[in-house]
Amino acid sequence: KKRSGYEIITLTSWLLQQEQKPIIDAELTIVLSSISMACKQIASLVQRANISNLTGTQGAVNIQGEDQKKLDVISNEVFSNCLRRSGRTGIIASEEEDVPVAVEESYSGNYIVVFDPLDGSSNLDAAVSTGSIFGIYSPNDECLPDFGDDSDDNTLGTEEQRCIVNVCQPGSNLLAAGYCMYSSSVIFVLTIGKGVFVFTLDPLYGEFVLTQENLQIPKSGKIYSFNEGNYKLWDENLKKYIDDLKEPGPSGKPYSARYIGSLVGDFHRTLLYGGIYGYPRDKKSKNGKLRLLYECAPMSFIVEQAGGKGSDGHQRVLDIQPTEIHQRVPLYIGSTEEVEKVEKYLA
Ligand code: P6P
Repeated sequence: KKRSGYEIITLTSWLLQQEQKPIIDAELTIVLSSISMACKQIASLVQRANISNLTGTQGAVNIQGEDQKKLDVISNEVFSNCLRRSGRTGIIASEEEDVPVAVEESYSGNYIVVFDPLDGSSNLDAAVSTGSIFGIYSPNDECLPDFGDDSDDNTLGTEEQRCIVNVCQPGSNLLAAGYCMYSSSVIFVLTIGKGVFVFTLDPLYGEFVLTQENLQIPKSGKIYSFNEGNYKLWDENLKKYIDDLKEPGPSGKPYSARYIGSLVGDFHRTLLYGGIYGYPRDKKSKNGKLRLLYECAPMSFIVEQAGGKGSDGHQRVLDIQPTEIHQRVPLYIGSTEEVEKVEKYLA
């Protein structure tokens, strides 16, 4: 049956198609739909931040020791509430929450959702790109600590312990991952393990519309995205790598530097144009700055699905077993050739 040239595929209809194949089950379809609804609400809040006086700080500091923006707190509540109301989420772990939270309202599916509700929020007041990042796992009860036969021994059986064990899974277990970028347009990028799909929000009727399917990152690219303000704090072999990118070479043209200071914006450009984004460890941050669970792992799942690589400089990010919720890892992510090149310098 020929598709009419005017058939518009919305995220909602795309998710239903994946459920009918079936690639995902009804519960995961509902979780993803509720995440897209949260992102639409956050997009609206972000785009009107100055008008509704929602810029600036909340006057609190989160577990990361970062000043919370008003919109950090609100975006976290929007994300958490949409996931609760989905009834299919069992545990949520957020950059803005100290510990994972068990969701009482879950009644089936019980998916684990990790997310950074508003990454790059320090850019908000200047209306520079920000984004929400998420990853979805199955419940992981089989690796709960053995409670032994002393049933009233509550040292191991605490709800918090159960949640932490459920959330601390390697990125290779991810069922789905994605982000929503709040920029000149609102772009929702998603993988459910069968390629990367890009949806653009049509503000005229508030739906994400499929604009790119099976996105593939270029195998190499002439853009590097690092905060070179930290250059003096980097390892010597990393400095050598960066210096070599600046050599004009036979083409006479060195690499271009592009750095927004917002992971979602820098990553999305890398995904489309190719090249490499890096947040290395340095003398002041021994494990870099970005968090494994809800920043590096979801982005690495996406980039691998697009034919690229995500590394901590020595190993595949998706192979790293998290030991704590907010643990940080160095990140080098983007075109395969570029990531393999930096891994050689760092070996
Ligand atoms: P720096 C934003 O705070 C963030 O977590 C990422 O979105 C961004 O890539 C990075 O930190 C920017 O950090 O140290 O370069 O300002």
